[in-house]
Amino acid sequence: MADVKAKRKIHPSNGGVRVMKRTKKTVLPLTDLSEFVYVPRGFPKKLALPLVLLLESHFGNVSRPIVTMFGKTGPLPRKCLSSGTMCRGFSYKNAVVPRIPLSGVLEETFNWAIDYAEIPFNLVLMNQYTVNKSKKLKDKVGMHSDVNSAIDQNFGIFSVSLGQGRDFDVEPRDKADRRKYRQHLSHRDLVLMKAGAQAKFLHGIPARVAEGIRYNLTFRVVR
Ligand SMILES: O=C(O)CCC(=O)C(=O)O
Repeated sequence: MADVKAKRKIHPSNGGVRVMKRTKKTVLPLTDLSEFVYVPRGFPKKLALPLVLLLESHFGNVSRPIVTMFGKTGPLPRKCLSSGTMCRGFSYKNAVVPRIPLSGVLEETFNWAIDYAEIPFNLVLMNQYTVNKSKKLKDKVGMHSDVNSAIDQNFGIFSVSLGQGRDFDVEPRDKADRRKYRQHLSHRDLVLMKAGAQAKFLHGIPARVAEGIRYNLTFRVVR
């Protein structure tokens, strides 16, 4: 339901007070959108713990990429890794995303994702969202859509969440549409963003105060 707040503001033209209406975005369940499929606890239990352990060890060896966004240069608010069957490396905002071998439980997961989503993925990007000392989790992904020219829009993007639960937000690219969709993603939850979803919607992971580390893997087809 739309939450409407009234805000008093001095109107400059007449010095009088007028009441401005500020509308908050209406938050709806992600399951309302046919372009997204949410599967709670869909990731195989037997792969989850070995995969978390593998990711934990690899992320321990990398630092946050330094990127320039909106004119500011600094560390990305999360760590990233890549893997897959594509030959060349993957870059994000001109920072090369470190690549890890597609072997062991990661290879098993990659093949499982191809079979499960029935999409011939050739790249997996992995994110680690950590907790800082004050337990204020600043790590996030701003609202964006994966419309990079390298990403083949004929295929969906499939995501696996592991570890600490976090909200996943979706909103129409059309700013006039004030709807917003939110799904809390827990350990082993899956989201498929179908082909065509990126053209219509933005998605992101807002910053949260949290106790633990979250891992996310997004499987993509790149050209
Ligand atoms: O962490 C997530 O669930 C989403 C990650 C994401 O949007 C991205 O890597 O582009």
